Amino acid sequence: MSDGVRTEMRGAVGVVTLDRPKALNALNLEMCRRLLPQLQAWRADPAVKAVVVRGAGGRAFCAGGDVRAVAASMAEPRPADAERLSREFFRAEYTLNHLIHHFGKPYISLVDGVCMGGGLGLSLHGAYRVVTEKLVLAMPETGIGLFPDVGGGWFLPRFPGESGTYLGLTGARCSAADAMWLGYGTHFVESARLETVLEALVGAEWGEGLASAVVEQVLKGFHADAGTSVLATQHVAMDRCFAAERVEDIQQALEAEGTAWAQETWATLVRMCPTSLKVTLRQLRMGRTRDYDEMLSVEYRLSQSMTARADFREGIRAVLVDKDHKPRWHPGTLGDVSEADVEACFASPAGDELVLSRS
Ligand code: QUE
Repeated sequence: MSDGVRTEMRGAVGVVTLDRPKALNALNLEMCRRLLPQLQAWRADPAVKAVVVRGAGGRAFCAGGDVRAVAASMAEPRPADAERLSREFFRAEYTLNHLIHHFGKPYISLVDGVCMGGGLGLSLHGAYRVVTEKLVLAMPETGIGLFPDVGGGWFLPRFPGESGTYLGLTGARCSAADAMWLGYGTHFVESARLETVLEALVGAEWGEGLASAVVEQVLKGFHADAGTSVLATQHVAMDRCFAAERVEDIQQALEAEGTAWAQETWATLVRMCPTSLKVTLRQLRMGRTRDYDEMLSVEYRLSQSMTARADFREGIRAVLVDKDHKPRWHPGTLGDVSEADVEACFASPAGDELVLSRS
């Protein structure tokens, strides 16, 4: 039984293969529970010089968290232990993100194909992200009534200018060139050469020196030009329109902008969950000045309040179950989402905080 994850040692390299290809390797609780102790053991073992993470099946690195299972557990009428999967899944996922963030050894993600939401949580927090021409990168949670989690409140405000605000609110998809411009990608390698990259890492002479120097030497040998980033060409307009403190003002700025990009972006925003948009903008502004560990605690609170809302089940229905892509949000407009509604989503559930420390 692989439980959705295969792990093996190859020479001095620990290799993780996310192996749920039919679900685009979406991360479920069992996978988190397999990965946590394995990564902890590899981190503590001096014989392990580096960790490589990749996705099976050739289409995806990881499409996100298994939000469909969480939504199913929240179905009406609620079973007595309704919130349990939501609590345990987000706890396990964010604990894993935290471990990767503070891993302390070269952690190399080979991101070949779809990488969304939870997939960024498994890759971005490591030291190296090798991207390919097949990359499709996005934080699409506002489209399912959630918010950009797995540390998004920390990393999105640290992307250039307002690009993270744009990506977190709209769920826009990025290419490999965009990912390199953002700083998500550290290296671009043709998809067909990834197996050779892994072999080169496995065959490397690690010696007694810095493992990161060895990894960089190897990856440098495969790095190629990713081409032109479309996102980069929009960045002045993005900074102009997404700097506001209210989602309504961002929409107004897009209307005033008058370009095709601004019209498309406006049309995307009005389809997203209004409560998600307001919660997300507040989360991203908060994350500008908070550290990473603090933001994960904030996001844990948000995960519990947002998955308890009907918009989450409606978003999953519209995007992943019926696939009609016509969600009916409640409240249905930004104007109907009050400050108090937004504030309430940030409140901590009684006796259920996620407190993570460096270890
Ligand atoms: C937002 C998300 C996710 C999403 C779509 C969104 C997400 C996720 C998946 C997904 C996609 C394909 C699968 C699957 C899950 O889609 O987190 O099992 O086969 O996992 O708009 O956050």
